[in-house]
Amino acid sequence: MSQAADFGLTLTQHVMANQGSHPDARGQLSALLTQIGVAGKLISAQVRRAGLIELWGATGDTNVQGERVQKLDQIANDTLVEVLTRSGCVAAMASEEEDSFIEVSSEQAGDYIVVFDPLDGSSNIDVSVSIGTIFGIYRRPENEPISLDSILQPGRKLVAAGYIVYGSSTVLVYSAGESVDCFTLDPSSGEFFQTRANVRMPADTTMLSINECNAPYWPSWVRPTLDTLKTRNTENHRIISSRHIGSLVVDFHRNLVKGGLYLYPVDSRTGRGKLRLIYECNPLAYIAEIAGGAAMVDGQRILDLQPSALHQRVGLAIGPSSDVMMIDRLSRE
Ligand code: AHM
Ligand code: MG
Repeated sequence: MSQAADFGLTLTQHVMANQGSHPDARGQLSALLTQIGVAGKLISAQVRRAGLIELWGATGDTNVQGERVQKLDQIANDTLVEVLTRSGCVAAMASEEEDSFIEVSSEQAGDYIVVFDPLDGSSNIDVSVSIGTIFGIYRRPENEPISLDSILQPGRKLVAAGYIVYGSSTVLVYSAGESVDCFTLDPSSGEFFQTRANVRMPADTTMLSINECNAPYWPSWVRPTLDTLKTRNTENHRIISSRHIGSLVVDFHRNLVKGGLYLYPVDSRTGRGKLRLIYECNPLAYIAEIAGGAAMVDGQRILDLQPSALHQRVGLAIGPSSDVMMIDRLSRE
């Protein structure tokens, strides 16, 4: 058997193979997912040069090719905007890096709306720690012009979502509603190959991800809830361990694979959470639910929240279903 035949499906093959079973399938969704893979490869190539970009930036804003040095999160944003605009599949997009939504001209517009955080984990970009891109895809409302309301759709209306982690390898995870599948970028061929199929989030929490230094700003239920989780560790047996990278998408990916709970409660200084509903919480909540997990805040599914603003922030508990439900109950007692 040739070496190539040992590889899993490519991302494109997987997307095409699933096209027929998707209720939204008209070819454009498949093309769009494939193009997000292309953007992921381009961003990954830049992330792998991150230290050099930083170096060039520090020495005068021009790299060895004489190009102007941009910040990496700006490069990631511009790459996604450019690739999605040219794809012919997108009518509008919203990004963490853009104040307002972007409408695609009618000549290039397609059927979908894409929301994204181009490079999540801003505090980790300059220090070689894993970061990622998060995306969510909605259908554009039919027979009406694009407006802010076209973007402010609840997460339960997502038709697909996913993320790309730039870590020890570059990994793309996506779902179009049926299953959650995982693809790893082979740097030598430049292809994403399937490395996990139908990922299920483990039912038991083995990892806890929370910024414990926010304790002074937590609501009163958080500390006793964490203490309860920690009592699962007995004298001789550690069941649960702390893991917090500070890049939501990377923390989530590890938790999805290994069984972990991520918490970012509402902060008393601001009266709201830190994480953005539309392009951070909703896509990850969609992936979590399809993988058998859950995502809640204040007694509501994250996916049921009606967004009121593009950059709205909310509290988040996301992870194995039974513990997310327990936390949600304790948070309302
Ligand atoms: P960002 O989108 O500017 O990167 O901010 C979101 C990030 C999340 O990735 C991460 O989990 C969180 O902020 C960490 O926040 P904190 O430093 O308050 O713990
Ligand atoms: Mg972010």
